[in-house]
This record gives sequence, C-alpha cells and structure tokens, in this order.
Amino acid sequence: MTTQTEPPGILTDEAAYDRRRLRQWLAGRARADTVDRRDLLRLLAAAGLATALPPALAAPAHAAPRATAPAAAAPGIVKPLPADRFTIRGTNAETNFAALAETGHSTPVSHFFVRNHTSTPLIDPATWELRLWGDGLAGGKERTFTLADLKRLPTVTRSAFVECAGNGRSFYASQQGQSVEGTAWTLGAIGSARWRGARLSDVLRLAGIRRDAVDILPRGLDPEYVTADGTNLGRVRRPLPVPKALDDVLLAYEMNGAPLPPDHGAPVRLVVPSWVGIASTKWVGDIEVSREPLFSPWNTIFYRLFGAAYPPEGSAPLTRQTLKSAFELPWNATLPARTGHRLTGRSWSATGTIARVDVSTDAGRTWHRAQLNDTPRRADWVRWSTRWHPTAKGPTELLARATDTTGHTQPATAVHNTQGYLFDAVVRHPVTVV
Ligand SMILES: Nc1nc2c(c(=O)[nH]1)N[C@H]1C(S)=C(S)[C@@H](COP(=O)(O)O)O[C@H]1N2
Ligand SMILES: [Mo]
Repeated sequence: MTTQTEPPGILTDEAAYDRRRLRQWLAGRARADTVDRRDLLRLLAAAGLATALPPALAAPAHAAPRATAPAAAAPGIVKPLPADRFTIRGTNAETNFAALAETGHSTPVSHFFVRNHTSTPLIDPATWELRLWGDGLAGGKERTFTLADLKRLPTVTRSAFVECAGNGRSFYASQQGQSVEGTAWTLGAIGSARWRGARLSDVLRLAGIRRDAVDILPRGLDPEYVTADGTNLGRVRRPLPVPKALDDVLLAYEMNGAPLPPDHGAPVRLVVPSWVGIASTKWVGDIEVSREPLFSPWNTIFYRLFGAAYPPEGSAPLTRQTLKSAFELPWNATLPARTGHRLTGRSWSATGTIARVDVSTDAGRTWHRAQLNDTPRRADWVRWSTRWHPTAKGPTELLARATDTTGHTQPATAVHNTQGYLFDAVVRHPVTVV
C-alpha cells in the first residue's frame, strides 16, 4: 500500500476530492478499514456492486454473521418522545413537522429528531476523553483532550441544521412510485440548533496534524452497529476530508445554551455544517488522522448514490445536503373554507442560502411568493409564511418550492437512488378544505 500524493489544490475542491477518492476506492489503493472482507463482499453483491469491489478486499476471510433481534420501538432513546411531537421509526424518532410551528428558529431538544444506529450511551463527562491518533499526526504521536481541555479553547457559537441524508426518503415511494431502502422518513429528520464548542481545527492543530494528512475518521462511543442481516459493521465512523475538518466543523458540547443531552451526543459531538447528518458524529471518542484516504461502510456501501442514473459503482461519497421545504401542518390537515389562514413552513439549502420560496395552494397550478421571516444564513433554515383564504371546499395540495442563491430551485421530481438519499423535489402536501 502506498501513501497517496495529492496534487496541489485538489483537496480544496469538494467535487475533485470526491472523484479522486472514488477512483482510489475502486482501484483498491485505499485502506480497507476493519470490516470483514466477506461481509463487505456480500453487502456489495447485494447492492449489485460486486464489480466495484477493490481487489484488496476480494480475499477470503472468516467470521459468520449472526442474527440479532429486531429493535423494539425506539428502545435506546433517553428523552421523552410524545406522540404529538415525534413519530418512532425503529431506533429513531422523527420530528412531526407540524409540531415545529410551536417552536422558534432553533429546535428545542424536546422537538429535535433522533437518529441512532443503535442506542444512546450514557457517558460520564468527568472521565470522557477524546483521543487523536494516527500517522497524520506529527511523529505519529497520540494526544488526548478532556472536556475541560476543550472548554479552555476559544469557543464558537453558531446555528446550523443537522439533517439526515435520507430525510424525505418516503416520498420516492409515495410521490414517485419508486422503491427505496432505509428509514421511511417524511420531512422531519432535521433540526436546527445553536451549537457551542471548540473548533475541530484548533484541536487538530494542537494535536500536531501534518500538512500531508488527507482524511480524519471520527468514531462514536455508541455500541457496534449490526445490520438487519446480522453483519457487524463496528462502531459508527465516517471519514471526513481534512479541508472540511479544518474549515467550519465544531466539537460541540452545548446545544441551545445547555450541555449537550445524551441523545444528541453528550458529552461531545461533531457538527459538520451543511453536510449529511452522518458526518456529525455523536458521542465522539477518538479521531484517527491519516495520510492515506480512509474508508468505512458509511462512505462506501452507505451514503453514496446507486441506481439507474449513477455509474454501476455508485456516486462519490455524499458530502452536502440538498434543498428542501416543508409546511408546519399535519398531513391531511382540514382547514375551514372562507377563513383566512396563515400557512407557515421552513426551507433550507446546503449549497447557498435561501433566496425565495414560492407556494401553491392549488396543487401547483398557480404560485405566489411567501414572506421570509428569518434572515437566510448558510447551513441553516428560514421560516416563511403566507396567507391563504380558501373558497372552494374539497381536497387540494399545498406545495412549497425553494430557490437558493446558487440559482438552484426544487424540481418536480427527484432523481431516484436505491437508498433514497437527498430527496429534493417539491413535496405535495394534501389538505382538505371543509
Ligand atoms: N456515534 C453516532 N453518531 C451519529 C449517529 C449514530 O448513530 N452514532 N447517527 C448519525 C446520523 S445518520 C444522523 S442523521 C445524525 C443525527 O443527529 P441527532 O440524533 O442529534 O438528530 O447523527 C449522526 N451521528
Ligand atoms: Mo442520518
């Protein structure tokens, strides 16, 4: 295995980075991580990707997968999940978007969605340590930080959303008639909070990150993740390219002015603004810093796009989220006719900021501009509102369509991928006027 030499400048361009990493993965030049080779082979074959298997992984191996019991209803989540605010989906809890109408710009913990691969661990903040290690640190020397150490560093407070890459996944099926795998989220696998913590870049520099480090691999302290078919993929961990790690990533220990609660990563989590939620590692315990590209199941078999629109080996690993809008209204809400209604919702973009939101109250025939009620900011959502005075009784559909400052507008149809990531189409929200 050879250490990659990156051409100058390549790692400052996300798209170029992705293409390069994908080529390296396919060429088998990157390190294979700790996943059992036969398991990976089987998972790739199941995804129709056997041909994408790097030669380095094709060797036979041991270890028979074992079966696990199916999860009960959100067994591993600590905080209360009242039915008016949350819908339980396996080990996860989706925020009911309608319940956000009673919240402000920031999502309180009482309403913030939870996405757990396994269960929320309870970690003693007094003994917790963050360990940085790997050949990407000067002299290969490891370095640990306590919570007190992190709190002594300059603090950053910023608002940002955390959104699951699969948010909106269920609309591939319900709106486009396409089958997808994964948690059947509607639009509530997102929340925005004020995060406070240390800059990951400060910690990496204190730990002595080398100029030729290319990837870091943060890993959670939650239990190992075993897939439905019994394959143990180990602890949740997803490589993050060094340029992003040195840019705007936080090691957050506060959420909305209070210590991070257990379900959202206490005592410390990563917050990776604009990127797929899986990048924002909760309960982070160690970070490998590497001079070679790193891989884990979370940037190879998961969080890449597979399907007819993509090459057989899939897209590059996902980085940024996309563009979406949602009404703060129950599905199939009933609204009285000949009454003035204030319709509210939120829109968000991961590439620019929201420039405008258009709303249709007649299933997409006519559109008018909604009023934005927040100053649009990067990596965050804006609240919007519009008046509606329905006259005709009966069923109709409400649509909201956002446009961001890069000129991107939500399309009518999202491009299908087998795992249902990055749904960006306008959602048709059914209501009945009575
Ligand atoms: N250690 C660890 N980090 C994790 C996860 C996890 O299961 N374990 N889930 C990820 C995913 S897929 C998402 S979408 C976000 C969800 O963050 P939240 O539960 O605070 O809303 O956390 C990410 N970080
Ligand atoms: Mo996620």
